[in-house]
Amino acid sequence: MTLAETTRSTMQACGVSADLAVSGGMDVVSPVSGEVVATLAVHDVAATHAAIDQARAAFKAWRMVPAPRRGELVRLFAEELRKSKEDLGRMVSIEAGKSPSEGLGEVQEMIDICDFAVGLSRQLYGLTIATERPGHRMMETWHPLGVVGIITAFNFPCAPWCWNSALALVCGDPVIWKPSEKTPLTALACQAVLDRAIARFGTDAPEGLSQVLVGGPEVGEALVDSENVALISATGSTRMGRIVGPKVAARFGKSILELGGNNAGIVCPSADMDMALRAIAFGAMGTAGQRCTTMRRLFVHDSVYDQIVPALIRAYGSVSIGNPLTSDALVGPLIDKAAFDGMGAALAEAQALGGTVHGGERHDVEGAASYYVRPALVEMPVHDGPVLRETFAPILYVMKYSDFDSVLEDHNAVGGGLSSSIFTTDLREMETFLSARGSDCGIANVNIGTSGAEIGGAFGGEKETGGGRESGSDAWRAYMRRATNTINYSRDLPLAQGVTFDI
Ligand code: UN1
Repeated sequence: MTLAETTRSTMQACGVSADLAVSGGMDVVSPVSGEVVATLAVHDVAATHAAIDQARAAFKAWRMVPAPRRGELVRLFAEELRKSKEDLGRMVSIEAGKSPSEGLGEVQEMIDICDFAVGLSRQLYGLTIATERPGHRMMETWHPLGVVGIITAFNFPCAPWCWNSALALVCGDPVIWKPSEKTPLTALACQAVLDRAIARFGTDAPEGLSQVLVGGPEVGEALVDSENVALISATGSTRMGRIVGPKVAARFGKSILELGGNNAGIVCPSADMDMALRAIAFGAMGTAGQRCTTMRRLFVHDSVYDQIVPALIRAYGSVSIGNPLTSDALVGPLIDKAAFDGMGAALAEAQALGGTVHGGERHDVEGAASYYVRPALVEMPVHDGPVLRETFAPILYVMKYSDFDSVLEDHNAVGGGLSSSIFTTDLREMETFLSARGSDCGIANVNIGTSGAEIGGAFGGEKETGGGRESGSDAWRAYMRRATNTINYSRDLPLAQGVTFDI
């Protein structure tokens, strides 16, 4: 079977009926082999506006459906996702090049957030607040917000959509999804699985409750610019966020931005070295370095440098690299040539600054049109140059440190503020890392890597990571609007702050 045939049968198994060979359409290339696996019809700006209109109409109906009933739709969706887990996982591997385990893991992340959202549908709590006025009551009510536009990146072709859509749907909001142009098939497959749940759910679900728009940047721009899209939740590069954030703010829309990271780990003298080694290996090489949470910088105390770094270099030299559809290799391909070129440029820059590069060379796995690389570990004498930026590839810059306070300074001296880890068994180091003068990231971990967060916590980061939070904890609040209600059940009209106004 060719990869295009595997793609077709997997899409059919998910329930997709769309034509996957539209002449003159948008080619979808698999990074696994560089082959075109489908050619899709695209949506234009007019189609985007039509989708927004339909979603607005859907909002009027969906907001009146009781939240626990909305949760029932998400419960059914989770059931359908469980049935399609293998197929969706394969689509993630075909389109994003993830290992089978990581492809399935991404679908599991969708199932997990759906389960979370079902419980949440009965817990959209507001506060009651003590009022200063007798015979009054004050409370908060949370109402559905409106249409939610979701823009996602290639590296996680489905889970971030689901973090947003599962919450948005229980919160009473229709969703419009603009997936990465590199991974539209997984999006269509997810929508088909959700459509099965909607069909089981019945007529309470209005037309256009969840829509996918396949297309280029103009589709994203139309969503971003539309006053009728109440919330834009965008995952992608900081460069993209710098465009999206101000545009949405200019029309007083809301946004959740989940942008780049430059995540670091610190290995302290007391660390469990074996555990640290394994955590760093997954954090830095997993998903071929193409997670926003990938570990990109590592600070190692000089007293343990020779214990852990040679072992890491050996792990880099021996990690299995291969086709994620036909092997169990831990490292799959880079997404495309641009990613490969970006990696090469960063390594050359690091070398020019005195870095010693281990690995980083191209591997011929499936011929000239695919880009497999050996992950690179770079011993750096300075915390500078490419170390200070996110290069979306498997490069780990390793630096020595001797002073804990100054390593904390270096740790925070980058634009990204997403994820961070410390490896230590020293209580003082651990608590300092987690304290106000410690890691400035949205995620700060102890004795685990930077990547692979669970859905239960709020996911996102500070500074150039954009400040948004998705997924668990109270991230749901971004998908609702808050009303403060004060009710007077007395026969008087006392004014707050003791003001008098007797007419
Ligand atoms: C991303 O790379 O955009 O924490 C998301 C993690 C995953 C999510 C990554 N749960 O690595």
